[in-house]
Amino acid sequence: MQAHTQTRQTIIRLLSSMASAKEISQYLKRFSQLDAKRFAVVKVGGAVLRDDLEALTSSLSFLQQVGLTPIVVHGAGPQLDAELAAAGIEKRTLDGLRVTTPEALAIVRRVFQASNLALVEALQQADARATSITGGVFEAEYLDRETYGLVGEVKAVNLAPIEASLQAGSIPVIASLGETPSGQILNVNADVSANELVRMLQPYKIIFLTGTGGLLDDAGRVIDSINLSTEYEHLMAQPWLNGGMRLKIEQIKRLLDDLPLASSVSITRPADLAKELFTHRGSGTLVRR
Ligand code: X2W
Repeated sequence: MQAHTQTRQTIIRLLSSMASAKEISQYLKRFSQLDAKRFAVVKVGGAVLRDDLEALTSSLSFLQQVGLTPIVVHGAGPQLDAELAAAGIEKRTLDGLRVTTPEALAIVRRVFQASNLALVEALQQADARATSITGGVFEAEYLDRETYGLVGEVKAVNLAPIEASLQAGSIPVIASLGETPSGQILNVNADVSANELVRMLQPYKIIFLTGTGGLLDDAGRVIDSINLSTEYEHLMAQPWLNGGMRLKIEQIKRLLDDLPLASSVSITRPADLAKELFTHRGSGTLVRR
């Protein structure tokens, strides 16, 4: 009952923010003609799971109700910060990546499992079908064991669990854990794993859901669009750009360099996901090459 109310509210919010039913149906038609695995990869930051779960689940279940199943990859950064601090493990990051000791890895695995399950259960409660995938997707190697510890770089992506989930009409919800060929689990930054999945699938839509709802300028306003070919150097030289965002933009640039010219990446908030997908105007920050 509550789930239906939520979905109805999402639809109302969605419709009221849109130009016309014609516009929505054009997008719906275009998306429904795509191969299911080419529709959308949605990266969900840990902060969104913590602070905006209701909007996230209603937006994702709305997509499923209109016959579109996104592929979800999630992080758990703030949850890891909290649990590691509670265990007395000091936080150390280098270039936006968490230096991960064996002691920390045990917590990383547990927190990723718990965050994954929380999202899957919230989706199921909102009447959406969702499949928990916490392993078997990202084949990884040590990025640089001496420097970062048990941190992985993705070497290959195994699509089988994702395809099985999509075939069942269920949203694959994938945790950002990697595994070496010899079975060692590694901590992988969730932007990195989402990007590797995108390289492999080349989906029509690439969406990063963040708490901020986009890339913010120095006054804290969401930047509408970024054209990397003309603005990249200027943007990266800005002192107000924080480490996480800097890493994200560098990675988006590298990603877009590997994708067809017309590809773009959207950074938005969960409540605006449908607006981003189904309106010309979109929402949040659109990053183009
Ligand atoms: C990340 C994985 C979680 C993550 C970490 O330990 O924080 C590395 O840095 P967000 O919420 O998407 O930032 N891994 C190696 O990326 O979560």
